[in-house]
Amino acid sequence: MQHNAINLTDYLDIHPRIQHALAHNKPVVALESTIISHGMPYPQNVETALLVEQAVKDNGAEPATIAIINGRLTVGLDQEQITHLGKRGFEVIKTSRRDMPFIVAQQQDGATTVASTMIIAAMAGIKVFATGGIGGVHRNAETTMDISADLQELANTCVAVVCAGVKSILDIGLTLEYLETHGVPVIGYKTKVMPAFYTQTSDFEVDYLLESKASIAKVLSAKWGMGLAGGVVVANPIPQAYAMDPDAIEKVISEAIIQMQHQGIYGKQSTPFLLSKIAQVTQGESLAANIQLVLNNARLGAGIAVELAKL
Ligand code: PSU
Ligand code: MN
Repeated sequence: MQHNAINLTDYLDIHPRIQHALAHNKPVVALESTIISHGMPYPQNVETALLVEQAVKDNGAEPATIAIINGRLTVGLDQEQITHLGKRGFEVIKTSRRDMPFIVAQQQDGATTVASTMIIAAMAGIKVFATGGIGGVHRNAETTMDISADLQELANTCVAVVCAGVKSILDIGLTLEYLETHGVPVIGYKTKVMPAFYTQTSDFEVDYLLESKASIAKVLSAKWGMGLAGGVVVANPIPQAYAMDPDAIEKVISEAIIQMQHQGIYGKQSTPFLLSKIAQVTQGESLAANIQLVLNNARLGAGIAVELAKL
């Protein structure tokens, strides 16, 4: 085989609805699939994925849920494919950058993380991606070295990721330091404080506060227009009505981390383990919050994509 030319069509399938939108410079928002298989339980995962797509549409953009299906990098899943990933849950392989060649070579299904969703979105030419939370530098990373591949992808790949900040299963301060080192802008949408997923605030500030979708689109356009490669984090706080009590969630998280250590869970299992423990212990309160913040991010992502398409 020859290695001198990359032919993406050998690997990539873009739904005609999305191809059409991209060809006509219409707004498109990428959506990930690990959040479906590993981030939430069935059936709420499937319900949420479909509601998120609808929220993107209602706000003027085309949703593109991304996964690897039968070894094909697939941009724009249909309802059946979303349901399949949601039902199989943890049996689907959580697929980040390092896993992609195996899933493709072996013609398997893979649920894409923030990192691999960014990669595939960029291949397709999609600039805006909405999700719940990104991976980051884990607490105790100074000994475990557990730093999500999402951060390295943000350093390199030209996609804006709209999220509800960094979950406090992570070390928020170290995550922000890592992003700074790699030149990744962190924008607070209508906030100067870095949101912490389940809560609107944390002890840390974002780099830049922007008040409008149009101003965010202008920053993206300037960054990529100058040839500054890499992603952007748009941190969008959870709506106050759904925000959780910071002390209560902190207690749940620190206990879940101790259990994780006792059970010897590490690597790619860590984040899904912590998310499901938190959902269990809070008896669904965290799941309800999670669903609402993803919808909120989908609406903002669509709005940014609409503004970007005008530039
Ligand atoms: N945070 C969430 N929900 C999620 C994830 C993170 O609140 O579903 C998923 C995303 O797909 C993210 C991945 O990219 O976990 C990060 O995993 P890791 O920490 O193993 O890199
Ligand atoms: Mn990790």
